[in-house]
Amino acid sequence: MKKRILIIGACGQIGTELTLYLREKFGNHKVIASDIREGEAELMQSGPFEILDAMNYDAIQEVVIRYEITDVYLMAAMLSATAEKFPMKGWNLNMNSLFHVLNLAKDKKIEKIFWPSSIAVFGPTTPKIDTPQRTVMEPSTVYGISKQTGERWCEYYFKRYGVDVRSVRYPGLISYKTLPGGGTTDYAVDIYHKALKHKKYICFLNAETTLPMMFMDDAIKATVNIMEANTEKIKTRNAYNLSGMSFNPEEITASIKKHIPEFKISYEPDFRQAIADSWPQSIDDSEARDDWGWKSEISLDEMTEIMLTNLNDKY
Ligand code: AKB
Repeated sequence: MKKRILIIGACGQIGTELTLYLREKFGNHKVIASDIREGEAELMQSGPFEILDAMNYDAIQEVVIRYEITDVYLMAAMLSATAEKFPMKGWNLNMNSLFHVLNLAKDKKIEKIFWPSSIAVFGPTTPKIDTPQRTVMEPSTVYGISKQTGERWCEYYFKRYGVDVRSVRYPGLISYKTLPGGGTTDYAVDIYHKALKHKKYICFLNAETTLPMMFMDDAIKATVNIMEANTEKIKTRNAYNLSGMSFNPEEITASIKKHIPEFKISYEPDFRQAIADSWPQSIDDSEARDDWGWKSEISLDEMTEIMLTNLNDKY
């Protein structure tokens, strides 16, 4: 098989698990991990790794040519909370890295791109419950504006240049292998660590803040499935809605208490509350289901069990 994959941003929360999954599926030497810093030992030791800055077109091109890359997964991004602190840095990273890979595909140096979008493309004027695939989109965060703009460019490059780019709108992602960084949904990972370590957690969102979330295994499955689907099945070239589960801090606390009854949560909402309030509570992903057979599998209680079991050794 000719396929050779480059993951840019391989050491982040999604990149780490995606790299390991793809190495298992296609063979270690077929999947080149890259990031601006080194990552977890398992990732570094299981296959090729390159230090690579997602903002540097020439460096990306050099790696693409040297390894004869066919597919690129662009996982480097600045997430919502950090991008509010560094708006221009967030915009530059999120947009320039996307243009670099889109242009490599336009120039036929790579064949296929995965680029993640987010529920952050939606804003305060979007219908909040069962948010449809196509609806009002007026994002109010730098991150959301960069993702919405990125979606428009993906569709443009597909229509104008035939670039095979595929994308999904990730909800908040929860995993035990690598910590997230700089997102508004990060509390839903941190809460498990703190529940095991301190039996209490101070949440930066209020008790009723319901957000769409997903366990990492489901997210990886969606990512690889959309990339491996036959081209004619991918009818949306901006990004597909994706749904896993929806919960608020009170509900995840109740799920944790089934295992750790003494666990306590308190609330000190900060600037991330306004970001969360601008996002949907639940997502309608029927187009992804119909077009390429997407289906989430892991519920809140199943996820809690997996998280606590796997993090238990750490604390
Ligand atoms: C964030 O919170 O910024 C991300 C996202 C929803 O895209 N997890």
